[in-house]
Amino acid sequence: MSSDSTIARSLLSRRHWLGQVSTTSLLCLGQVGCQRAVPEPDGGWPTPEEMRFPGKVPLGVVNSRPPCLETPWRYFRTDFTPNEACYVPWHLQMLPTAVDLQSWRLRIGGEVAQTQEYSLQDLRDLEPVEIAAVNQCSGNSRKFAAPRVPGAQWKNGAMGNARWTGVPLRVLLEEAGLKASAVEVTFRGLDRGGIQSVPDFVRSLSVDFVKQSDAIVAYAMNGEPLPILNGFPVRLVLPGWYATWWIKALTDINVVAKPFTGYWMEKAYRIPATPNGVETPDNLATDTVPINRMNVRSFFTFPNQNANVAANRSCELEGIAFDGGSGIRQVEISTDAGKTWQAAKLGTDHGRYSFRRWRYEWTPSLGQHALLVRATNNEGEVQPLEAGWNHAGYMRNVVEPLALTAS
Ligand SMILES: Nc1nc2c(c(=O)[nH]1)N[C@H]1C(S)=C(S)[C@@H](COP(=O)(O)O)O[C@H]1N2
Ligand SMILES: [Mo]
Repeated sequence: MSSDSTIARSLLSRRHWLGQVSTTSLLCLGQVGCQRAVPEPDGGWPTPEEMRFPGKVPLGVVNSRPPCLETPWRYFRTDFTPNEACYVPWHLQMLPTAVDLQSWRLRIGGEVAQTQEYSLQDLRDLEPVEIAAVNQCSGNSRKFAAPRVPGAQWKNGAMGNARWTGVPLRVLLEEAGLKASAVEVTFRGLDRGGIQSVPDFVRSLSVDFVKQSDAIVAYAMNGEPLPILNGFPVRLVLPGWYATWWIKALTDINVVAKPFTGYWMEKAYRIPATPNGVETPDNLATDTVPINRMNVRSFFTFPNQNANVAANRSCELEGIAFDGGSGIRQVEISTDAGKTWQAAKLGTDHGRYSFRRWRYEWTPSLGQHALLVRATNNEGEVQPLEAGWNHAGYMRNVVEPLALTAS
């Protein structure tokens, strides 16, 4: 199978890709709930230019070549992030803009008894599983790292929650039959660097891990085909783990007899082997491991940062929390800079890998308020009050503040 025919050159020829450019304006929606003026919600940071890409609502442009597009904050008020608003990063310049399903196949080869090739229909004919899981970039919130670090300068919008439907990876590997020599499984998509020296985006997992993981090869996202920018026709979904593992436009699963040592495993996406992946700029860790499970996080999603709310009237705060798959035990709010904490009410449980919504009734007094939200997962892991740092801005999970004025 030749996948190269499906890759358009010069992907971001603007005429081909960019339908509509919208300049973000300050929307005044009047009073919504307890919140009065509603500037474009963006965590209190300047709103980036938003652009419309194929299959997408206008998204915040973090990089344009290749596209790194951020979900605007207003889309986090629902349990599941709409597909057309889900953030998008790509590493390589040449990414699929169309896939011919007649010739497209998912190939499983290497250290297997029988190489397998699946069409999309073949995959759909297998017993499906569905799982709600957060898709979060390792570098979500990197822009807030201090000192600043290189990499796409994401604010908090490099995350989303979806129901993923597909086939357990385990089942596909069983069909192929792992040889005794099998040590790792590598994953590669249709995207290419365009020049020889740029290594393909290949990631690997150990056979032992894959055998007991909830990984799926997903062909549907929130009940619909994946948007092309989110990995049509199929992608790997590794619930609870950072999305760098969630290879998009997956075509090659190759089982290997030796640990894989490609650039994207050996050089990139490694974290210090310290608690929460923390190191200091003047003492960088020498002992590193591949980034893996997500740590626990929570956010305010309403009211917006710096909103003006009605004093002495009940105001319902809203937000989300998630972790790497143990599930959220509790979410707490502090209105006194962390001296005391009160439990928020947790919303519908869509499973331990999903966003968990929370609400909190609060009656503000007249004046300025600085609120905090922190989550604890079922393993007792709690968000830190001070931000940790590492060289690549991975795994930020500091307690998030919300500034409000009540008048
Ligand atoms: N083939 C391919 N898959 C990929 C990537 C890529 O560059 N190429 N980027 C990864 C990274 S770093 C992230 S954060 C997720 C993002 O998935 P999304 O675009 O659906 O949000 O895709 C992952 N899968
Ligand atoms: Mo990422």
